[in-house]
Amino acid sequence: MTQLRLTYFDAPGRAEPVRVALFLAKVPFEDRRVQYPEFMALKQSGALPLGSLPMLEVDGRAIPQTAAILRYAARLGGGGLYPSDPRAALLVDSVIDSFNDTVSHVLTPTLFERDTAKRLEMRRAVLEGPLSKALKFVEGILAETGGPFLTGAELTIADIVLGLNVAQFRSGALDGLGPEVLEPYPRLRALGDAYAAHPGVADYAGRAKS
Ligand SMILES: N[C@@H](CCC(=O)N[C@@H](CS)C(=O)NCC(=O)O)C(=O)O
Repeated sequence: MTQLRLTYFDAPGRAEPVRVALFLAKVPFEDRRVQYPEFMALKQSGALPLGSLPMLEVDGRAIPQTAAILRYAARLGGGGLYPSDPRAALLVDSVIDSFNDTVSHVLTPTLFERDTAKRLEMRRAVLEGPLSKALKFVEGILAETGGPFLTGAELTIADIVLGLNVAQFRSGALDGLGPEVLEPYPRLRALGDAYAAHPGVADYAGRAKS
């Protein structure tokens, strides 16, 4: 059996969709969580191909890049989390890149800004720029497919990414980007509800808490 080890910080971040996808696919993996000094030691040792996390080791072969890891996770365990239809797969990939790449690159610096006024200003710019564009893009797709998930009735890895984003806004954990962010997007809110109600996701959330 293929041995998988996922390395990331002890936080949801970019690794959480991968953890959820592997759990839903019923694929066993080692969930290795490192603190910052251990990350720096790994980085300096050359163990991280791009010097960044997450990293997935597949039988000891280190692989970087969240979106690729996520697609790999989705193809395991029967592949139910990634569409076989190329057009549906295009939507899934485009939405994942929109959030994992475009939005996260502008959001990440705000996580390290300690000055509250500056942080709120940075987040306002994120919301008014790339985040609103990405949210409108998703809302438009949901209007076309009818939801509740991005491509219709079946949960995919894009819905995991979106569901986790919706939950984060709803939690109020990011000041300046609370539940009000979702007000103009009823279909995305419904996707967030459907994601949280999915039996496998609810099971994952229950285990993560215990
Ligand atoms: N394109 C990469 C970006 C990975 C990335 O930026 N990871 C962050 C953590 S979320 C990191 O390792 N930052 C520390 C560093 O690059 O030194 C991916 O999607 O996996």
